[in-house]
Amino acid sequence: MNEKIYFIFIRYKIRYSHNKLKKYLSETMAILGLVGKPNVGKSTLFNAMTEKAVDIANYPFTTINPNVGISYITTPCPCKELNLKCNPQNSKCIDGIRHIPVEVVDVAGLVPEAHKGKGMGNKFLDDLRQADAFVLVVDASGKTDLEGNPTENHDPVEDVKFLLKELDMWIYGILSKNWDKLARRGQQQKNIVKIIAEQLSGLNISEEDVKSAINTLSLDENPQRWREEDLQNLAGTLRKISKPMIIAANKADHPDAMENIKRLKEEFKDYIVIPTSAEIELALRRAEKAGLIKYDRVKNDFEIVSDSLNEAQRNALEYIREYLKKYGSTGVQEVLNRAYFDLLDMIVVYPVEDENKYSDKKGNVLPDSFLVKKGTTARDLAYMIHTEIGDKFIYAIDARKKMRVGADYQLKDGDIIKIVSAK
Ligand SMILES: Nc1nc2c(ncn2[C@@H]2O[C@H](COP(=O)(O)OP(=O)(O)O)[C@@H](O)[C@H]2O)c(=O)[nH]1
Ligand SMILES: [Mg+2]
Repeated sequence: MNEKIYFIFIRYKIRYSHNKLKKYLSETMAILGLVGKPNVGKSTLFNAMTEKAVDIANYPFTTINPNVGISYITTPCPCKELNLKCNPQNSKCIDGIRHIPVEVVDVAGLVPEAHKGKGMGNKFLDDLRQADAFVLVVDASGKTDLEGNPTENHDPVEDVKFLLKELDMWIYGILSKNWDKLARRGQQQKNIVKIIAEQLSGLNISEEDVKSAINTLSLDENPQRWREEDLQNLAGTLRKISKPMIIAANKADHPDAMENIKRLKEEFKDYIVIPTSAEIELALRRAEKAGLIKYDRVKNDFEIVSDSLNEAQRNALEYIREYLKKYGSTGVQEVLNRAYFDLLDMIVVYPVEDENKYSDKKGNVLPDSFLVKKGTTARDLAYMIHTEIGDKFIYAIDARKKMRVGADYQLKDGDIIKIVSAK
């Protein structure tokens, strides 16, 4: 099978093979892409994010394309507050923290001029298309140059600027191809929004995104009057709208990182900048897996639970503890959580069938957690569970308050909802 078709096939399988999650996954799963130049720690971050501390048995994931993996975002599980013992089916509850699976892609390393086909140009484009949000990974230690080679005192602020520019150029390149023809057609048919969205559909940019970008820039009604500069601005605006980003200032454990992180935060005030140490997170997860430590993800600390550690391992763990004290956490979980909750504006809701026991039909308490866009209504949720339940929706019940809510009720983070539909 040709690689691309195989890839699409596998993704199809992940998304559609599991009966219960079928509808939900196909509609709501947003994919996070890790981007950056070579050697900043993308693969380490990807490994840290996707290293399984626990197996989530019901999740229909088998290793596919090696650069696509499953990670988990975390949120307090309502089981604690309600004093219940939960039996999650599509997620996992560890010490009162719900772990909800999300998809992560380790995007091919991006080098300057990649938009002209240098390096892994096409592979990059392929990955770029899939992602709904990005983690822009930079080396905060300043030890890699723009091409990813070892150096001293490189400014990671430059890396962010270059990455943003490179992404803009990608979009511009596609947008400006055959522009005269597109503009003429757009003017004749009075539907430039649709034409641009079609041209950019490979990048997963919607008509709504295009409309919003054109409005933001107050572009001339007649696209044939747009200048090159307008097209460039349009590309940049579309990137901002359709590809939200968070900055991971990685290698924060390096002694030179502190200064650079400060400057990144000052320079990119509109962005969320999170210091990360992918290497430390990976080390902690592996030590936990090997039974050497218990990793406390609430306190962001760990306890050594094995006697068989050698001197070097003990020293390494003490070094890690110092780091955790200084930075509070490795930042890896925070990147995931903020990407979904803040950048993509998502919330977690818990559909149940028995609003008194908070369970499904089989008695599983708080069985499913759905990650949905803020603004999702009770009826939308019904459709995510099953088309028929959506079609026959009558009302929903807020299980905590034992109160009826209507079809247009906008779900709130942590809501436990029973859908009542006609038989
Ligand atoms: N000190 C430190 N080194 C890291 C960190 N993350 C990655 N590295 C190192 O940086 C190098 C490149 O990492 P890799 O994940 O392959 O980078 P990629 O090319 O962006 O995928 C490797 O030697 C990693 O061990 C980190 O958080 N701290
Ligand atoms: Mg890599």
